[in-house]
Amino acid sequence: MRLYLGLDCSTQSLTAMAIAIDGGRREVVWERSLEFDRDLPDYRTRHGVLPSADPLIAVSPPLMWAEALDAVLADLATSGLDLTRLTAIAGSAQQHGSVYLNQSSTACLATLDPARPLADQLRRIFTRETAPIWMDASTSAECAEIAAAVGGAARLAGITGSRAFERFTGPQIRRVAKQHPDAYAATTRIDLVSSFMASLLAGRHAPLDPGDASGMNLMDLHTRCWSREALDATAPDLEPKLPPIAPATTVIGALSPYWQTRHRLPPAALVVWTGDNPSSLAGTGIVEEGQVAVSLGTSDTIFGLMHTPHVDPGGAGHVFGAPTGDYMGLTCLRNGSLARERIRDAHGLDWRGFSRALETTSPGQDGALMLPWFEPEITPTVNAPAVHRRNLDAGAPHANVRALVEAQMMALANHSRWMGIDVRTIHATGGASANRAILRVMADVFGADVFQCQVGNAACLGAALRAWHADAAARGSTRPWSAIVAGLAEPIAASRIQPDGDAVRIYAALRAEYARFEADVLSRR
Ligand code: XUL
Repeated sequence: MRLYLGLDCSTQSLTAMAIAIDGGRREVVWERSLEFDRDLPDYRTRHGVLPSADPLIAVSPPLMWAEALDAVLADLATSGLDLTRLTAIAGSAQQHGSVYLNQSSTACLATLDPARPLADQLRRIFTRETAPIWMDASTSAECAEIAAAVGGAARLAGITGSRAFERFTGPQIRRVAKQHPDAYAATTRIDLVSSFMASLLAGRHAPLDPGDASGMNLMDLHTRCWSREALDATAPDLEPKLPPIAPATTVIGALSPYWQTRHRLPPAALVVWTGDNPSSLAGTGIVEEGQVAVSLGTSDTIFGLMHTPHVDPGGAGHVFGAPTGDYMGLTCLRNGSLARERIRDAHGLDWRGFSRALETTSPGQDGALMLPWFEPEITPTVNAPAVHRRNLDAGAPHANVRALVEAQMMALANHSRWMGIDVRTIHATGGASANRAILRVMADVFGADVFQCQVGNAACLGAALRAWHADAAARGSTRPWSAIVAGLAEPIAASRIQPDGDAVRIYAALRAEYARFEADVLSRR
């Protein structure tokens, strides 16, 4: 029997999951989640983000992620699992966030004192104490500058898989270089959240995988190397500050002596980390073209596998590297779970009341529509947040719940058409995928069968499966991805929600109406 550990450092929490693989048996044997706001209150985050008066700014403290890692691995040490069996560890993290480290970070990582907490020892390694994260929308000027320098949005998308997006790391780095030139000059390593966490475990600077590196507007999607053009358009002397890019199966070393002594963990193989969406692709069992998953988390995302990359001509979507070595198409809505919470709280409901609202209202509600841009939106780009309603009374609790969920599903469906996938089945994951009333709206809007997954946290499961896959590959096994995901990252057959014919017809018309409403409001801004 071998144990594999997956970690996921998301916006609001750090989760760890151990899976046991024993011949044909595969099982989740341990899971622990630490919520940043609740469990590390000293960092004063709200939903994992530091409060900001400017709605376009979103930053988090990297020290908080480090402290969370120390706490979760302390729990693993006392889990009762036979940790001599722990063979490999991989992880995933919220995409795009950037951590700025100085020269002292190299020695610091290599000489951590196991007698002392991790976070205490890292205080001096940052050139910026905060990390801009994926919710940041403050870099429109830098996006325009980078696009202009490479010859336009379409050209940048052709090289990197996406036009310039505010939250992507390249524009974020450009902003730091412009606004804080001294800090930028003193920065010797710019990590993504994924490579930062992997570096803490490895005791030395870790590489990036192509899945996460493709969320930066800096990687050439076709060669999986840094693009000279994109680097030059972004900031001076950038390449030496970036981690190398390594294939998703790379074993980057062993768990460092710090963790072995501090939490009595074995020298397990450490696999390069990736972004939460590429990891969720594995964790929802999407290993063939044509399959699609929807993740309902802090962000709502829809993604599918692509053998050959084709970028969104409309500029809304992204192409990232996939853990299988292929590509993945992805569309991301920022107003996901926090928007659902906003509507729930505004109308004094709990989640049960939220579900009841969906169950007691009818599809389409005679043309009631909402554009739920509570916060700046990614798809479509909306930097000045505002909620727009049509044929909808803002004070009607049930109608607003339905209009919100319908808006989220219609936006996901409309803005993912570019992937060219005839969506027949959807694997649903993320916290809100437990809510079958929400999944009923998803099935009807997409006209597709929706399945719940056996393991709720697909990003974390995907990380554990990546650990297994890379370890198997390192041992010379050619186990295909379809065999890795079988049995754990599979949809539950009995959870199927079939679309209702009448509702599908209503939504076919309403989706067109929604697109017109969205275009109309955007044209008036
Ligand atoms: C994807 C994106 C979000 C974050 C959330 O491009 O920005 O899904 O990865 O953690």
